[in-house]
Order: sequence, then structure tokens, then C-alpha cells
Amino acid sequence: MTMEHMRRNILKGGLAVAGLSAFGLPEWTLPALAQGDTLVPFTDLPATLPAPSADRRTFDIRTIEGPLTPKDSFFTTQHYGHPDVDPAAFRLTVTGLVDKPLSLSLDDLRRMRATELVAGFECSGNRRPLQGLSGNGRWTGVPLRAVLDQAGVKAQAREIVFFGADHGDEEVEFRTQKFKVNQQFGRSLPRDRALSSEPLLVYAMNGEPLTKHQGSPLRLLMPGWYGVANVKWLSEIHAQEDQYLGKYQARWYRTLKGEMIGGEMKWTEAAITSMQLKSFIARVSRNGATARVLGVVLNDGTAIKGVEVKIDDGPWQPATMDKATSDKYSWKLFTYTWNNPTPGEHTLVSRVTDATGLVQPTEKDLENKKTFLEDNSQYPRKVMIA
Ligand SMILES: Nc1nc2c(c(=O)[nH]1)N[C@H]1C(S)=C(S)[C@@H](COP(=O)(O)O)O[C@H]1N2
Ligand SMILES: [Mo]
Repeated sequence: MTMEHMRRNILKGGLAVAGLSAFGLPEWTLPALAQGDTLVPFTDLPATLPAPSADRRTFDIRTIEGPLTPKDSFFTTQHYGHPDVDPAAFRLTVTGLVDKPLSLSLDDLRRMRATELVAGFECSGNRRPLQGLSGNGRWTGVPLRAVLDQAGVKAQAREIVFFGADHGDEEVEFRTQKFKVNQQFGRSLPRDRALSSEPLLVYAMNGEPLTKHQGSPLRLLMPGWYGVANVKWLSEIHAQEDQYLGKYQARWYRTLKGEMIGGEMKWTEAAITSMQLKSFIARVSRNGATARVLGVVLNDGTAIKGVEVKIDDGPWQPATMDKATSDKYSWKLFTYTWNNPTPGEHTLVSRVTDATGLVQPTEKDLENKKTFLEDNSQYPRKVMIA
């Protein structure tokens, strides 16, 4: 389908998402480097990042040029490489505890009422100093619920499993035994989440069909959740009563942390679900005596109260939120003007507070989080003023 077709389909279907103009996002007010601006080097990150490998690409956050991340710089990562899926032969099947199993072509999906949503996400492994496993896109697709309603999810189904077309060899350990199996990438959502209005089955980003990296021709998008929920090369949706305990659901994507419960340290392992409240500084540029700090906020969609920036041992100062990235699930960009920076190395850190009063934790606050996923700690970034 051409972009023009897609555009017409969207206009025909009307936009199901409130507050989003069809193709006019609010004007981008934070251009890339303006004339006369120079980049202030980060001393905790090399000037250029290592070249991407065939199936992994980190996004150099210093190159953010607008609210949306271009398709060819959007970060990408996966566990089993990229499967080849022929869009013409593609079928999405819906199986298991449903009244009417389905087999849908891409055209079947495209003929359904389209929805657009701006959403950013990061990999749950995104962390300092790169912070390069995050991006923001304008996604087009159909609500998952529309497909599930068409199939009719039976009352006893508690869990909806999403399988990608990608396979890999795995060794499954059971006590003293090890079994070699070849399995598909799979992730699940609890019934209520899957049937909520939020998840989308998307076939385009920023107005263009998904690239192979992004899961062409179809992926799940769970707004406000870490990247692992967004199953790429989606091929089958399976409704079942039991919990799904696949490797990337039950084992690899877990956070081990200690919490004081009833006056005692309790060690818990929790699944990776919605994004933890986070901000980080992405770029510092300078024009004469004025430096400008640009940063990113990611979270689960809860409204943001504000971001503050601290320079060296100075006080926390309010940053300015960018109006072009105010959609609920968009990443949120912020700027801070730093006047008269003095030559030498400086430490810059940001912290975000959401509307419920939750404040982004410090590294110290997270000391009882043992596994490295979900690192949303405040990150003191080092920069060098010439
Ligand atoms: N089928 C499939 N989908 C997948 C994965 C995968 O290995 N296979 N990796 C997940 C992880 S861990 C992340 S962070 C995102 C990355 O999405 P992107 O490559 O579009 O940035 O895809 C998710 N979807
Ligand atoms: Mo990830």
C-alpha cells in the first residue's frame, strides 16, 4: 500500500486518538544544532559510537533532531536475528481459546479502521553512559482489541500470547537436566491488558511501512511498556488459560530487587512491564556564552509535573518541557539554558517528577536492585567546556 493510500485510510477511518492532528504534529521548537552552535563533548562517551552490527543499532542521542526518531536511526535489537517475512504471503493467526480462529492478511488489517499514536519506548536494558536504546515514533495500526473481538476471546482465557516469526535454539534447564529446543520468540499480556484500548497492531512508523528491523510487516505496540513487549514480526496471537512462561517472558526479562516489607528485607523477582520514570541528558550545545541542554523523559504515560537540571553542586533548576512532545505516550523532550559555563569539566544531571509526585530515583535509591534491567536512575553526565 502506498503512503497516499494509507493516509486516505486513516482519514476515512478518522483518527481514534484524541488530540492528534492527522499529519501536523505541533511545530518542532528544538532544532538540531543551529548556526553557530557547537556540540559540547561528553567526556563519558566517545565522540563517535561503534558502527552498528548487522542486527543491533544504538541511537546516538546527541543526534536527536526532532520529536520523532527517523526509521534508519531508531535503535534496534532482538534475540534471534531478523526473519524474512513476505508481506504478500503474510498471515496473522489468532488461535487457542477463541470462538472463531482467524487468519488475517495484511490487507485485511489495513482495511480495518486505522489508529495513529505517538509513542516512545526504550529497551529495559537501556542505561548509562549510552542511553542509546530509546526512540520515539508515530505508529499506525489497528487496536489489538478489534482483532481479539473479531475472534471472540473465550471467558476462560486468562493470558494472550504473542509469537514472532523469529526462531532460535534454546537450552531449557530443568533441575539437573538440560533440553535443546527450537522456539519462537514469545511474550504475553494478561487478558485485561490485551483487551484494553491501549495495545496496537502496527504496520507503519512515521508514515512508512515498518522496516525489516522494526518487525515488518506487523508488530505489537504496548504503549508505556518497555520495548520487549513490542513483539516484532508478529505471526500468531494465542489465547490460553495458563500463564505463558517462555524464556523472554519468565526468565530473561526479570528484575531482582530487595524491598523492606513488614520490617524485613524481601527479595522479589518481578516481570518487566511498564516503563519506570526516567530522564537523561542527551545533548549539550553552545553558542558563545550560552549553553543549551537537551534531554529526554520516558515513562508509562503518567503526566509529567516537571524536570529539573543540576550543574555541579548548584541548586536544582527547572527545565522547559517541549510542547511538540506532550502526547501521553510520546517521549518528552526538555531544554535548559546554561548561562556562562566556565571552562573545564562539569557534571550535569536531570531528574523528573510525575504528576503523582513520584521522583526519578538516584543510583543510591536503586542499590537493592541487583539485575541491570530497568535502570531509571538519575545519571550525572560529564561534559567538557572548552
Ligand atoms: N519477535 C521479536 N520481537 C521483539 C524482540 C525479539 O527478539 N523478537 N526483541 C524485543 C526487545 S528486547 C526490544 S527492546 C524491542 C526493540 O524494538 P526495535 O528493534 O524496533 O527498537 O523489540 C522487542 N521485540
Ligand atoms: Mo529490549
